[in-house]
Amino acid sequence: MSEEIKNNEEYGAGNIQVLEGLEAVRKRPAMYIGDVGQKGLHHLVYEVVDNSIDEALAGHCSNIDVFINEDNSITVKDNGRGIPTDMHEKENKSALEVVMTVLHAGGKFDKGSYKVSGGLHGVGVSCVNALSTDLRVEVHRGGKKFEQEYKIGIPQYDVREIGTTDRTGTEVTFKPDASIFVETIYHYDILAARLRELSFLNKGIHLSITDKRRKNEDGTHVGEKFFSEVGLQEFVTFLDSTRDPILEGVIYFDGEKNGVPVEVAMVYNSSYSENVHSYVNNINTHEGGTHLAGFRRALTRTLKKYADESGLLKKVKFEISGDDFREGLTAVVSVKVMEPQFEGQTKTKLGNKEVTGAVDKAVGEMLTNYLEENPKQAQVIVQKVILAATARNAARKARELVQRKNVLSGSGLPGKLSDCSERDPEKCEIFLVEGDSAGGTAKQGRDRHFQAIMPLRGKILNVEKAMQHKVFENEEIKNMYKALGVSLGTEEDERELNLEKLRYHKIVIMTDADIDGSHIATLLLTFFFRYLKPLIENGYVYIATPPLYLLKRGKDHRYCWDENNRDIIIDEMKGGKDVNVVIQRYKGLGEMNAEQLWDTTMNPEFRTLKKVSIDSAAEADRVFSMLMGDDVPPRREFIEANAKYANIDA
Ligand code: 0RA
Repeated sequence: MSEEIKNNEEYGAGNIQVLEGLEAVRKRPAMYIGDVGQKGLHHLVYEVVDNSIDEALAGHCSNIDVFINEDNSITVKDNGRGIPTDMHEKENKSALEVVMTVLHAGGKFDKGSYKVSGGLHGVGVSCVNALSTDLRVEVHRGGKKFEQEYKIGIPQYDVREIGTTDRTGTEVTFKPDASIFVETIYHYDILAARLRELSFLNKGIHLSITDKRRKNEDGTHVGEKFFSEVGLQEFVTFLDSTRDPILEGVIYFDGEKNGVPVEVAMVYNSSYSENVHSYVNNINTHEGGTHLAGFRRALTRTLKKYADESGLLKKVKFEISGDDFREGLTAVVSVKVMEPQFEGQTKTKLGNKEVTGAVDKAVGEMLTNYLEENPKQAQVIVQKVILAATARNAARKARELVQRKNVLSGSGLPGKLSDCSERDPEKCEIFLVEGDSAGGTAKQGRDRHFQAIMPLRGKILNVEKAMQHKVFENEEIKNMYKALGVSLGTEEDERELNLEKLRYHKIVIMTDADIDGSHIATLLLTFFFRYLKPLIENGYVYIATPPLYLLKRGKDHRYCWDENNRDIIIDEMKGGKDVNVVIQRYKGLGEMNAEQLWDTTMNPEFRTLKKVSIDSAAEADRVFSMLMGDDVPPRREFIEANAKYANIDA
């Protein structure tokens, strides 16, 4: 045990248990918060905010304010009842101290309350405490102000009264421990996106974020306020703000079925993609589950019944599949479940069987009412479904054609692929390289044992705007399927990608470090996101980072990746002397020779690959549709305001 622990007053059995708990968290932080990188770091904030959200859901809190302080500590302030500060009989200390130091103590006082919130790991604020060098809690309750401070979870003094107050609430300030987290800088955008999402998912709560590290031109701190009066209705409108709606208004349900609170909102747009997002207790269930199954079942059944009865399907000669009802659909399904069971690879798939029926009932009722009350809109939906089915039928024919020739399955590699000799996918890498000439250089520069090169010619298809059969007919895309060795499932679940024969576990997008290059990378990422998402979810997709500059002084050659770095290195190379350093700006991969490309961008010893991940699927959807859609102004705004891949945490 550490010094600090020994030096701190006496210890009863309760205290020993507390210390053991805190030590367990510090020893295996990833077990409690997922990881110690950027995700885990931000997770700490969600954990604290979730407690305040619970207080709000219990009906006692209307405002939650988050501050990123100048030193990258975080403050979360709410106007709830305040964590109780009275003596906890058994533990012989303040209830506040118990909440802050005992694992999973969080909600125990408030029996019978409806605790549904909670981060993915639902570990409670004591974990945040254990992983913070400093944490301070201030409680306003019963006209009095209280405080307590901790270091790595250990109280520095007993809870003390520090004055009077005319409000109630809880305020927690914590500084993540830099000896545990490999990243300690908070990203405003990540936190803001989560708070926005929380405001949509929990209507009526005022949330705000303030970044005290940055100021606007008028001297105020950078920040945003989030408030949603109508919940998911606003969420789907926000998600679809860059798509063209084909209906007026939002189809919406909010209520309880079989004792399960269900909220659903949906709209149809003129696009071809399906964007259905599901949440359980405010957690994004990426892998879906029983609630999503209920949604789909009711959607298909209700629309099919309506279409059949309306006689609109008489002329349709082929089967309409479930997917056809979801083309151009944007929807959010949010349920609250008392004891959620999470399954699946990333534990984001709801397993509770009783939820299927609840959502099915809710959606069936919602849609039946809507279709009855809005016959014109109902027509629009059915026409859209028929169009989707017709296109899918055409796509199936196209796909069968190519499948027969084995184009979309692993056998037969594309001619342009320069494969590696290794066969173990875990060791293999494939570089998707923009242009034949850069492809040639990469082929010369690579280590052919484990690195394959696939040059991509010309423009990559914008899958956001193309119908499915066009996507499967595209040469470059067919080649990518072939090279990667992934195949599609059967027609019904064609999004079920078969990864068994995946030939590479590192798929590296390598494009020029200029605007065109980043556009091509975005197009490729859009394709991966829409058609090969599991590859991203499994962490197989990367972006190469070629250098921007070569600095030369005699035989001394140095590379750098940004302007800042360039200037520092120039100074270093000059060493205070008045000598000439030649600066070469690389405009494209083509300007490097094979050896340079290997040294800087491909050699695993020296390169930096950025792993592509999906922070928030909902936000990713919106951004892809915006970046790839027709709506130019928001796209320009976005590209100007952000570096390359805003919400793709690459
Ligand atoms: C348990 C009981 C009560 C309040 C809270 C927990 C509470 C916890 C947090 C965490 C962040 N903000 C919070 N606000 C409240 C109050 C029980 C009562 O007053 O009867």
